[in-house]
Amino acid sequence: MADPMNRRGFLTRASLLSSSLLLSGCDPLVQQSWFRNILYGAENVTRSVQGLFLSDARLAPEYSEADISPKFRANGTIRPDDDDYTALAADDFSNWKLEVGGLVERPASYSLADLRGMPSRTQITRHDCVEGWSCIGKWKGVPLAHVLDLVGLKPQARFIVFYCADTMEQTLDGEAKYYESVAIADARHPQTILAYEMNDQVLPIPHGAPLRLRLERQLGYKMAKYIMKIEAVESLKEINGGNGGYWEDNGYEWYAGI
Ligand SMILES: Nc1nc2c(c(=O)[nH]1)N[C@H]1C(S)=C(S)[C@@H](COP(=O)(O)O)O[C@H]1N2
Ligand SMILES: [Mo]
Repeated sequence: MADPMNRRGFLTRASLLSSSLLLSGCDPLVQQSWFRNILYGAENVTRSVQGLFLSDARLAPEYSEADISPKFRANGTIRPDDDDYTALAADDFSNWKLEVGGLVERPASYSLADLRGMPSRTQITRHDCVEGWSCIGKWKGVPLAHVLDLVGLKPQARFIVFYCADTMEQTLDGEAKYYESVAIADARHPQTILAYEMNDQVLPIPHGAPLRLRLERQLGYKMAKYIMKIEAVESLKEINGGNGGYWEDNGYEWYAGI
């Protein structure tokens, strides 16, 4: 699987991508200030410190149908080869359920039909990947805040953790699966949705079927695809490498604000 994205590899990828993406429906990001800051190291400390104390209540820009990228790039895992996932995909995820647990009053599990029956939000937003490309897509899903209200967060809950189906690497202790986490305030942001549709279609496997996170004020790697379980926790320290996400355990910032 992918190597940790160290700065040198990242720079190489960034320059490759900014040239190759000119040919696709997506745009290179080198002209964006947040991207230059990441490339050249400015403000990273400030960002992570801010992420611990503040949330970003601003709305991300939303776009029109005409702005939707003709081809939305799929990145990272594009089809988990885990047996459990393969079996669920074979039945169009009719046996999949989202487990919601941890520091909640009423642990629950929801089928896709359950989630589709809940209030929904549709948004056309720009996805920015740390590797230096962006695409605009349309997403429909249930606001995460709605699900959190259904299960009732306990007062100690500070973070929401997303556990994904895809194995990224085999480790001495077993396997490292993709996972991510956000602060409660970001989980409750109105544009934070658990998406089951993309561009008016059932969410395709390369983009995270059956359910993926959209967290529009942060970079692409925060937006967990192939979600199996979400958990409310007080601390991220005990989970996997302790940094709140697969890429964070490999050196990336936990708060990836744009
Ligand atoms: N489970 C899982 N989620 C993931 C990834 C992944 O490899 N596995 N890649 C992340 C990265 S780096 C990006 S840019 C986006 C890509 O989403 P897309 O495939 O819809 O473009 O998913 C993010 N979420
Ligand atoms: Mo990404």
